[in-house]
Amino acid sequence: MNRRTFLKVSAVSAAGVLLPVFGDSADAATRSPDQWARAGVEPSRWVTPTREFYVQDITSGNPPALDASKWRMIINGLVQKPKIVRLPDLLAKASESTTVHRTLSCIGDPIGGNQIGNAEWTGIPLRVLLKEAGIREQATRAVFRCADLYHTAIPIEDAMHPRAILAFKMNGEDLPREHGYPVRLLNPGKYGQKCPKWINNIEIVAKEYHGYWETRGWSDVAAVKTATRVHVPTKDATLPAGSYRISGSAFDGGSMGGIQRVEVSTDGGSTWHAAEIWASADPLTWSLWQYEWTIPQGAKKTKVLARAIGKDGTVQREKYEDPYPAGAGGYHTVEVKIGS
Ligand SMILES: Nc1nc2c(c(=O)[nH]1)N[C@H]1C(S)=C(S)[C@@H](COP(=O)(O)O)O[C@H]1N2
Ligand SMILES: [Mo]
Repeated sequence: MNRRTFLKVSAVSAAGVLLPVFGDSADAATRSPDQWARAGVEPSRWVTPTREFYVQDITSGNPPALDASKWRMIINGLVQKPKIVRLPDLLAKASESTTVHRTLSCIGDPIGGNQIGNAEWTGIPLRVLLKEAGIREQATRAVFRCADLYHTAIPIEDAMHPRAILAFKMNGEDLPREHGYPVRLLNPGKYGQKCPKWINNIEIVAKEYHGYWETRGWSDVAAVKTATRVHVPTKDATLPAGSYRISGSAFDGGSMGGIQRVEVSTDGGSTWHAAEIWASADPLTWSLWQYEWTIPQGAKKTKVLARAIGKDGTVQREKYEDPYPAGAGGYHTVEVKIGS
């Protein structure tokens, strides 16, 4: 990253406003995050189009088709006033409604995998409903039960987190069927496993609760690990000598602190170079980056790697970890050949 780009990025984050980091593009300052796009990189858009957004669930491609006029969500258990919530009740809370960008990723994704996406979501903070219901003092967890019989639980503090949102819109449209119509949870800092779709029931309980994936050994905490994906080049690509643009994404959801910078190595990890972050808005969203590499003459093959450094200076962990049980760890390493 050259000094100029660096200053731009830091000015943006210091001011705390959502401005695009767009190189020298003239209309940079006038675009909103959902329009951030760049040619010649992958991902090429900061907001993943809904039709390209990954889908992951236990229904084997047959997600529930819920009728919103019949849909009910019951909030019960350790509450003062159990509630039955209907979709119009949620939509009527216009003053509480919020539109946010949020990146989702799957705990089962291998390093460099593609089960990750970033979307604009509209909904209301879950805490609004939980406060109306009145959480009793003994409560420790919120259990979610869904129309496809998926179930999972989260700590009550997470359920009351101001950024835990019951979403009913995705990228400006009603939540698509496969993404949880009519209502799903967005749980900050946690993998998709803790973002239940097609919610029918939220039960407040006082004991540990292991859900569908947790009883199969997956992490109950499910905090997102910092991961940096090299989208271009892909494995075993043959690259021409000369100038080449490496690009990808980095996401540090679990600490909720966000990415400070991304570094790329083109020599198997011996030396590291700062990438340019061209789109980044919030710690709960991914950062998209690129790096211009001048491929030396005579090189035959090498390994391209990328890693992220968090806002608090923490360097992404290098140690390889399998996705099971708590999410993949380590650096995404892409072996490439160099043509003549
Ligand atoms: N009801 C329900 N919710 C669910 C799941 C599921 O199988 N059923 N899968 C979870 C998992 S493992 C992930 S990664 C995310 C994926 O969300 P998406 O399909 O909208 O990308 O949904 C989560 N919510
Ligand atoms: Mo997942």
